[in-house]
Amino acid sequence: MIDLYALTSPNVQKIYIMLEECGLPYKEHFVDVWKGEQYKPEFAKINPNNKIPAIVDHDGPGGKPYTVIETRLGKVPYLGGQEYSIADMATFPWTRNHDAQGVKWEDNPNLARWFNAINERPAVKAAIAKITAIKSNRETASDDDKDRFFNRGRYARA
Ligand SMILES: N[C@@H](CCC(=O)N[C@@H](CS)C(=O)NCC(=O)O)C(=O)O
Repeated sequence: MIDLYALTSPNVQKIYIMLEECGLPYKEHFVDVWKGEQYKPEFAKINPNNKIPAIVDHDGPGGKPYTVIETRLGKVPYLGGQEYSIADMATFPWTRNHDAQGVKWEDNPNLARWFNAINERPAVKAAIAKITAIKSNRETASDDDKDRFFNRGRYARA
C-alpha cells in the first residue's frame, strides 16, 4: 500500500493522476501547507524538504521502500524504455550525489550501469563542465543565506 501525502495543488494533482492511471491502491494523508503542517517533525521524517506531494511505498522489493529506479533499470536500459529520454535527463542530476543519499553502487548495479552510461555522454559531460565552472556561493552560504533560501527563520512567511 502506498501512503500519499497531499492536498490540492497541481504538483499534488499529477501524483493523484499517476496513481489513478496505474490503478494502484493508496491511502491519503492531508498535509495542510497553508497551515504549515509540512514543517511538523513527523512529516519532515517523510520528506525532509517539507513539501508535498510525497509518497511512501511500503511494498517495495523485500518489504523495503525506495528501489524503484534499480528495478526499472533491471528491465530496460533507460527509465523510459529502450531510448534515452527526458526522464533520464531529469533524474540523472539527483543521482550524482548518491553517496549522500546512502545509495551504494554495489547494491544497485543497474543504476550504476545507467549512471555511467549517461555520465559518459558528450552532451552530459559538456553540461556538467559548464555547471562546474559556475561560481556559486552555495558552499559558503551563511545560516542566514540558507534561511532566506529555504524561507525559514526571519524569512518565514506569515
Ligand atoms: N518539485 C516539487 C515541488 C513541490 C512543491 O512545491 N510543493 C508545494 C505545494 S504545490 C509545497 O509543499 N509547498 C510548501 C512549502 O514550500 O512550504 C514537485 O513538483 O512535487
